[in-house]
Amino acid sequence: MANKTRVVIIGAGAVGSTTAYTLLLRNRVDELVLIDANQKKAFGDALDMNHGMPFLGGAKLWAGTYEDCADADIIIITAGAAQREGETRVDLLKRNVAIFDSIVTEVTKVNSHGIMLIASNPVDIMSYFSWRKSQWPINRIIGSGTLLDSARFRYLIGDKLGIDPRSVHGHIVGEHGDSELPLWSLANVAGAKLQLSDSDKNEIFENTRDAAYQIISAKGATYYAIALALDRIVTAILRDEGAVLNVSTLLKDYHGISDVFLGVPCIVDRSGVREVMDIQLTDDETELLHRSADKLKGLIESISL
Ligand code: 6V0
Repeated sequence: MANKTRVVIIGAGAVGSTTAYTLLLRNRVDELVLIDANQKKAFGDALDMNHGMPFLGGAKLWAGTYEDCADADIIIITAGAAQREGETRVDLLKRNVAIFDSIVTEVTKVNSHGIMLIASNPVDIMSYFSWRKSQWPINRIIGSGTLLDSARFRYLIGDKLGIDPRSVHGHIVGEHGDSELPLWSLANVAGAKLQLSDSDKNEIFENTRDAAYQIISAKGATYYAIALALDRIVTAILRDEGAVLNVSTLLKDYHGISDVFLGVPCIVDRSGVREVMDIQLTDDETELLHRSADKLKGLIESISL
């Protein structure tokens, strides 16, 4: 019998628990483990989801410890500190780096073969830190990057054109955050350029970039779509798909950019990020991508990583 597939989720908050539920509903894994500093939360989530097992596909789920990471194929990290009142972004970043310092130390004590999939924000910096700290090969550290942003982009384009978002091809690249950019030069439906005015394009991109703010102001957090995006990455890995996904990876002379994690189209398979896609950018897109990289490098320097 083939080895069982195991995914460990560290951080059973809104994103972590919704991701666990999504993986269960879609019957993606044999074993699913939840770890949280708040052990009661992980325990409660595991109990709640286990009570649905008679209606599901036969996975085993439990609230575990770092020992359970030893046999994990994928370790998804969704742990994070919430911003305190008056706290600056840089101070929040420092606290999240401290959390990741202890998590990555614990994971790498027991596992040296798995793939770390990072979702905690700022995701590009957390992925960079996890790579430096773990010293794992670059392909085995994956940030969720701009996969969610690209999904939002495709949804909004499809909504405007009256086309199913699955038939819309579009990419958001760069930072998962304010400096991200749309690659309008590559956006298409069935290879045809999009029939959109400049004001439609501006509206679509602004609603893509600012989606998280809109959702957080409406209900406090975003978790359904990111859970689906994480499920998509997990599936591409476990099924060895070679799927092209806009995940965050370490760039090496990518349009002249190096030494920073950014979301770009990557080929994802059982090895993790097998390859970064070589894509054509316009001069304007290249300049914006450089600005996004410079912003992240500035943040990395500001916390002396
Ligand atoms: P949340 O609901 O506050 O959950 C965070 C969880 O982390 C809590 O249950 C904490 O107890 C736990 N935690 C804190 N410290 C540790 C630790 N040292 N070890 C283990 N667990 C710990 O937050 P939520 O789930 O809403 O968000 C989690 C992270 O995902 C945040 O950084 C978000 O900004 C980020 N998101 C990233 C997205 C993306 O596209 N990459 C999208 C949405 C949210």
